[in-house]
Amino acid sequence: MKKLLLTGFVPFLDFPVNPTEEIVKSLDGETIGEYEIISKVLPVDFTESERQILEYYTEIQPDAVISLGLSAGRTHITPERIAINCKDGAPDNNGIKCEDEPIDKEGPDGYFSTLPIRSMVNHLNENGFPAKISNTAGTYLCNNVMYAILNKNNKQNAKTPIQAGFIHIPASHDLAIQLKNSPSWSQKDLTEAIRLTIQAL
Ligand code: PCA
Repeated sequence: MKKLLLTGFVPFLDFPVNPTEEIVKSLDGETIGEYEIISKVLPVDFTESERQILEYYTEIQPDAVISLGLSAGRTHITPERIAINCKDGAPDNNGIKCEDEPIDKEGPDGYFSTLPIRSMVNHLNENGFPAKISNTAGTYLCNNVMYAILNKNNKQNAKTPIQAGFIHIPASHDLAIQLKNSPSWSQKDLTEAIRLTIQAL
């Protein structure tokens, strides 16, 4: 059985819930296709989230890594195409604010996702779930963890990269009730969409 490291995040900024936390907790231990799911919830702290995901990666030695993040305002499930070597944006949950900083001073400008993002999108659409590729994961923590995993894998094992990347998801209905002005999906559909995404690996 292959191992899939699936990560989500705790709530952050003005979002009192993070639907990625619930998704990963509900899929933990499930077998999807040929993958056993091992879920972890990451803190919204630039340094800690990177440290923890790299530690899980070393400890678990997964065959694939999918990280999930909330992007409230998006309407579709959006696998990210690329992570860039830049940290910027709002303060994290511990008040640390990064501006125009490289994630790795010696690292390349960016990494393409090694997940089959086109097949994932097609599989979701064929099953009635709106999905499209996103060409920017931003410069906040989501981009940071995607870059960190691909960078580590590239340094360790450039010839046979594992499948790794990031998927942003829309708000859940629970969150949208509190935000007042956001498109949203049911938590059940969000979870089912991630199950389908994993099937496409
Ligand atoms: N989304 C943020 C960080 C945590 C999360 O769920 C992002 O898009 O960077």
